[in-house]
Amino acid sequence: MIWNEEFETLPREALEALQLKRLKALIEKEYAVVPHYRQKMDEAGVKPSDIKNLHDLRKLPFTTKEDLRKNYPFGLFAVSFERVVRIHASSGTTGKPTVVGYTKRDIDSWAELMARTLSAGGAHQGDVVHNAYGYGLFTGGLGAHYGAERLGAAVIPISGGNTKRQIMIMQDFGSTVLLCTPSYALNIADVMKEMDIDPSSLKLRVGLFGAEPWSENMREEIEKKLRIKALDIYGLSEVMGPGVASECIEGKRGLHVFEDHFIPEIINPETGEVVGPGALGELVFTTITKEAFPVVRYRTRDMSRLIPESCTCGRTFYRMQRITGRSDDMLIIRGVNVFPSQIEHVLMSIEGVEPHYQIIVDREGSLDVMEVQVEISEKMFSDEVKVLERLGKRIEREIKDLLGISCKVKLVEPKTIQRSEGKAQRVTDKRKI
Ligand code: DLL
Repeated sequence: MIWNEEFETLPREALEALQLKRLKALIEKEYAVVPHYRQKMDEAGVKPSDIKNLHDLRKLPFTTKEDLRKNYPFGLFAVSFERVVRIHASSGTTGKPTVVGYTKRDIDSWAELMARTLSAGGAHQGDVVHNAYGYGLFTGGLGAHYGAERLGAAVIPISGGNTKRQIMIMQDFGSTVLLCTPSYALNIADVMKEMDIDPSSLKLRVGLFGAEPWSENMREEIEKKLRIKALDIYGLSEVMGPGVASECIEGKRGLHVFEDHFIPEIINPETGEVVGPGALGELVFTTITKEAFPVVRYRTRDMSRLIPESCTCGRTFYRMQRITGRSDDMLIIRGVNVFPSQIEHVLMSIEGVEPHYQIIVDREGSLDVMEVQVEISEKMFSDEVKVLERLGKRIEREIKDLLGISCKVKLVEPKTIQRSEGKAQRVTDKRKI
């Protein structure tokens, strides 16, 4: 079902006219009220009046995570703080998170876009939406929650964790739509098997999965194990949260980008040039309706391509292919965005630890596990075992405090971690996804 026929099926020409109108208003506002944008535009020699058509977007400088970090926490907000009604955050590249804000109208648009997402997956009033995305600073839980309510479905705000209880609630409350990360969906399927529960005895019909990379193979596995349809949904905090793009149940190939709210571009991550139609590159978004935290040409670091051909569902928005990788080193471990630099940050603050480490990520069953191998100094190495054990535990605790996920720390002898002869290869990702 198409939630908002009027906008989701706008003829291309009308859609582009709307985008241009909204883009012009955005750039005028950013230039007038956010010093960072004004400065960057001045440096690039562009004025708001230079934006005469959609192609002119390319004249504008990119926004990066580094820009967000420099303006931490609220420096890029474009409204007075009294108008902000919600704050979310996600991992930054160092110790500080990336902070985003919403006005009442932003929350309203977000609910609309998540209602569209759910509706594209065939959800409707009367459905029981089992929302196992995490509630909290993460945008997944609350973002999806408001959308399910807007749709008129009954939402269970279960959040993540305690899988056995999740399954009991699915059985007892008759959950029909599952929202969680794809790896957690597989985890639920495994626990169901352990509990000897036949998934076809449940009412689950469809799952909307995102927040981490997954593949067609994983889709097949989830569909088979849980006996549901599995769809891909995409978003990021900096642009809004979930509800930036989503697959429809009719097409099931590529995610419709909600282009009346976001303008997508694909660039070559090395040169910053916009690539030709259909080519693979880094996704860049400009938010054209957001009030509190609009972004201009935000570099997502996610690799994808745009699919302009129309879809059988009737929506006119371009689709994006499922994310095929990243143009930086960000990892997503159990749904949490992790930058190796954050781990380095922790290690470097601890005495007795050398700046040589390896991060090994693997999947045990459907759970991500992370091991950090850390080289210790000669001096530390001669210490008692008890001292070393304490050091290992301390690193584990500090990583957990910063990232919110546990890992195993293995201290290794001095000079055993291979030295790099170029770019350091600090991460080994053994997960097959
Ligand atoms: O993960 C928002 C979200 C919540 C999306 C729930 C979908 C469902 P962040 O924590 O800011 O926001 O992480 C954003 O996650 O840049 C991608 O690298 C990755 N990501 C999100 N969705 C997908 C997906 C939320 N469907 C980062 N496929 C993004 C692959 C995804 N990667």
